[in-house]
Amino acid sequence: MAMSQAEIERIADYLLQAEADRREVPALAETHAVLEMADAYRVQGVLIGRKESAGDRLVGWKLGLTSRAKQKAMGVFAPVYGALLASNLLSQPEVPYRKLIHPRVEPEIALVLGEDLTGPGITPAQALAAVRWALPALEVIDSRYQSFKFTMPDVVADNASTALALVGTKPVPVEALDLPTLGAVFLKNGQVEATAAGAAVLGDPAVALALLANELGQRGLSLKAGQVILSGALTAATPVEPGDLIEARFASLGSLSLCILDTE
Ligand code: OOG
Ligand code: MG
Repeated sequence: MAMSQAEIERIADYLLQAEADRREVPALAETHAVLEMADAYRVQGVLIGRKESAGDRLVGWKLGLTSRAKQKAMGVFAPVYGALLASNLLSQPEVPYRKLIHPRVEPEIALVLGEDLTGPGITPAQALAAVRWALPALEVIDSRYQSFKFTMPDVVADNASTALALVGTKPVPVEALDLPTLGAVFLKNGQVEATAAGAAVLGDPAVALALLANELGQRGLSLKAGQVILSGALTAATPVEPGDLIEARFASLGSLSLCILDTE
């Protein structure tokens, strides 16, 4: 049975409050209820709607748990998605650590759409044809749940742990790339944490994009030209602390680095 709107809104408030207080909270199964997936996306929708009413703006979407490395690390074995708002995008390569709860950073391939994309029925080839640019990205995730422990509906309600993201500034036309074989080296303080290629993401980031368009289509939503899509981490995320320097070096896309600062 679908959850009442009042309960959906209570859960959205619980998660927004945790974010505002910079406090990790018990997962929903312990405090509220075991959510069905449709209800988890309703919570996410309310939470994003609250932020938009407060002046924030949708700039794109993100996929999560699209690589085996991430699925194994988090114990959730299916992809999810969340909304990206203007407030999630870093304008400088610096993470204000004291705004966050227990951030982790992960390397991703970002895609910028040149055309709208509306599911259902979108194939990976159609999805790729709608993409104009690819960019390197470092996503800073920050689950609002204790110890980053969650079920699939929990993480969906929490907008897929979205906090901040740094997206590169030199877009590369996607036609010039072969996304599955695009290599990435992920470093923390100069040490290699992990290496991967685009195929880590469901075999091809275009598969992730098609999945997103089709899932949104089921909710009557479309992807729009100009939106930025984070296709999902290629490797497991690494926990960060003030003073850390995180870097991702991508074949063809260039490099990005991010300093973790002890600031708000
Ligand atoms: C969920 C978010 C996953 C990704 O790229 O896999 C994600 C989490 O791991 O907390 O953003
Ligand atoms: Mg991610």
